[in-house]
Amino acid sequence: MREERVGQDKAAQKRRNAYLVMLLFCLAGMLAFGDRAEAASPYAANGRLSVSKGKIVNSKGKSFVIKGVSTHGLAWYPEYVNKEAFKTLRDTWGVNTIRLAMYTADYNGYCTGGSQKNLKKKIDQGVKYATDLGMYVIIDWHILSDGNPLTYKKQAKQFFQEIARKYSGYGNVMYEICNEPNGRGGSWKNIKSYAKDIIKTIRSVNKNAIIIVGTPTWSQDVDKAQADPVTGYKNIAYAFHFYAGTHKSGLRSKLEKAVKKGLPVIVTEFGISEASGGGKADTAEGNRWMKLLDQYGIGRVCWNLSNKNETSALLKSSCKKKSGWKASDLSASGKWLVQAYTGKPPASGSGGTGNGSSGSSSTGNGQSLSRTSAGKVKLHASLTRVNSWKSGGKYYTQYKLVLKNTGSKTSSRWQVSVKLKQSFSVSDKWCGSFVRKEKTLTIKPLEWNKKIKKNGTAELGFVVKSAKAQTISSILITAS
Ligand code: IDC
Repeated sequence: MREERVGQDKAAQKRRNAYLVMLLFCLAGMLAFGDRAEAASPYAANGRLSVSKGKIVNSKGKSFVIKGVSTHGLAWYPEYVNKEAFKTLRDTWGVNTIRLAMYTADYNGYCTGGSQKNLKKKIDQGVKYATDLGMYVIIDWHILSDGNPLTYKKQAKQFFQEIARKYSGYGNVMYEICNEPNGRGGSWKNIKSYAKDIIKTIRSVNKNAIIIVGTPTWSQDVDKAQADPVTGYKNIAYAFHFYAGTHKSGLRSKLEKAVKKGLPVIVTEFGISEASGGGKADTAEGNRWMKLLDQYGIGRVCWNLSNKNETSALLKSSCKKKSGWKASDLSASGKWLVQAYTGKPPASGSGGTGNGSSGSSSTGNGQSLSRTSAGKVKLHASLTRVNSWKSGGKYYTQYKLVLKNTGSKTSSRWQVSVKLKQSFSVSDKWCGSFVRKEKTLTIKPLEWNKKIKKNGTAELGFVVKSAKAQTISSILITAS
């Protein structure tokens, strides 16, 4: 008992320390950067982009080349949407555009059970950081396993109406309305019918923003779009994607033909990995692609900003930093990209703005997932990462679990199970019983918070300890 008490005090002390360190970081940051004059940001220098004669141009009508990095799925790697990360990309990787990839049907997708509220919050954060830093930002409706864009057209319309209205005054925001149509349903006929509807929706609230339309076969068939483009609207561009490990000269000539015929194209996704996202990093083929894109001034956005253990991830899987990366933090893809975008290899010194990987540091809080119980009793569970810190080489992640009875029936018993990505042990807990089995934590109430009445809530919390930075894989709730 005493030992447990001491343990809790220690954990509380660690939390206090983590807050203090964060505060110091903020103060140091203000002192260090407060009086430094910034070079003109991409947006300050170029203003609103538009499409003119098959090209992307700046507000003065001069050709503008998008050099971007795409997030991985926003629900998957939300922690890289932070201002310091974007600043590192802008200041040390030569990046002027961030693509916010929101899966619609994969991995807690927007249309398949992911928290729409939290995903939109992530987008809001991403747009805010990019805007503060004078960067362009592409909001990507990332269809993939749902190959036919019409499948979730209703949701897409609602989404784009809300988002495009919210950002109608922003000159730096672009909309990519269907990442990669594929399969039989991903035909140009279906895409075009979808695009007409979504473009109309966006244009009803937002007159000028660039809208990017995906093309068949995972956004490779720009020839189909070129032969039969969407008409009646300005500032429409088409998506073209390639992965240099798989796609070579055959696909390059397809792109070149469409561009020569005047089709405005943006490469909103590419990698030097194979199309699977893994395999070999083909730098030589990557260079050939860059040469072609440079020749025609075609914009490009590289997939993906994460440390996932896959070739296309730009960070090494051992890299835990969420910003301020130096050369040794980058994967082969990452190193190649910095060279391709800046003409120089990545600096080996620290980027200067990152939170280091040792000592206590805050590592991207705010990941959140929620679910409502199926059945007559409607209990909504929302799990949020509220704090994280590193101590003694281990990662500590603190979560808050809030239950709310959103139905009309009282819940007399409930159970939540949380699956985490990394192996863990529970280092602290409050207001519930917590049993871990492998990577799953089963959470049950105590006597006093077993019953939750209509509109009633319960709040619980816990801290897990793991060898790697932790993320939530899934959450499940049952209630009766
Ligand atoms: C990949 C991710 C990988 C994830 C997979 C399935 O890199 O971690 O498991 O999606 O969701 C695309 C897609 C993009 C793919 C990427 C690599 O737009 O979502 O990401 N890719 O396979 N088109 C071609 C390649």
